[in-house]
Amino acid sequence: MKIAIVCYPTFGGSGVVATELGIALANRGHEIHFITYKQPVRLAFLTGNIHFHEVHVPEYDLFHYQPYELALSSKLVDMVKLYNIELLHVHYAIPHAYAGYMAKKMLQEEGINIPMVTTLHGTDITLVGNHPFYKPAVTFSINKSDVVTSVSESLRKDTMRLFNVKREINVIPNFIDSAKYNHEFTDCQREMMANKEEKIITHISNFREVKRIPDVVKIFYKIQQQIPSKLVMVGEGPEKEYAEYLCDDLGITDKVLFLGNSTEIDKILSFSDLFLLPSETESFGLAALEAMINGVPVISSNTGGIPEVNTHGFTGYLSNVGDVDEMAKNALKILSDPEGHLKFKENARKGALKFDIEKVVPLYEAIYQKAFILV
Ligand code: GMT
Repeated sequence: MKIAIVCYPTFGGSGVVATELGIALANRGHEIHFITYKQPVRLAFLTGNIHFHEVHVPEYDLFHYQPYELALSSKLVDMVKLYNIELLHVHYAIPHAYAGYMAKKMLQEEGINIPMVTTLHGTDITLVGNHPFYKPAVTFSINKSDVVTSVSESLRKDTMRLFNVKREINVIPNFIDSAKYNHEFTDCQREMMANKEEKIITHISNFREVKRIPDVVKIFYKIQQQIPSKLVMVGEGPEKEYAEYLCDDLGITDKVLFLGNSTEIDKILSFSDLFLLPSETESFGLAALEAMINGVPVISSNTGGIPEVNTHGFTGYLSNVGDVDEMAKNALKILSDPEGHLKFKENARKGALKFDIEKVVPLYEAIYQKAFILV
């Protein structure tokens, strides 16, 4: 199949999922065309059946806002015609589903009928898409997609509750390529972050308010009072500066490493003893899954789709949003019992294997077949 994948090319979860899916589909013999404004960060190199087409938005003084969706829909039309692309798979409703639908209509005018699959990722529904300024356009784009998928059952329910959706929503969970996780890293790389006797606690996100970054710091504050440890914070975003001040106020600056965005998260996770994800809302929690496949137990909130990934008392522990005391207590329970910790690590990996790429990618292929029939 010749498939166009439209996504955000950044470190965000939806872009990562879209990129990994494209690579997996290419490995299974499909021809993949990534169409976005920058080469996706997880797309290290382009092979024979992976193409990247950059969307350019020319600057023009008259425009206060440059019209990206216009440029994207035009690019989609051109690339579909040039490469005989057969299907559009757009990740994140805003504005990708909207632009995809416009491209579909323009192509229809030229006698080309192409199906569009839209994958909802979370914030496009629960935070941004739900805003009254966007809601009519998001509802329209979902209803005009040939097939809609969501990354968790929780997100499916949220979409049905928040929007007047007339389409069936198919749940296809996010995934992980377990074959990539059999690596061993040397101890000296771990020692760059912490001493042998210190535990490494990790958090990875885009540092937005929804991630409850101050809770991450407060949980760690309580952990390090009991157990020698370091906090490794990976990512960039608006809450980072406040987190740095908070660490200073709490007197733990020397125990917290802010690493910024990284393309080496697997290396960092392979040294980690515990992962913190106390988010306000999370449609899935891909970062938790990436931690789990690296054998890192997860202390998280019990919001949104997280309970579909992290199993309480097995792969980690879940608590109510904001319950920093309980999260710290659970973290200490795991870290202070070496045998129990090992069991949690083993379970984390076992739990992640449920989401192996080999099980999930065929579900997308089946959805594509369904889209062809529906169009
Ligand atoms: O986590 C973010 O804020 C980024 C966002 C995105 O769209 O890139 O992530 C969402 O999609 C991920 C991939 O499907 C999910 O794992 C995240 O849970 C989801 N984030 C939220 O719902 C807040």
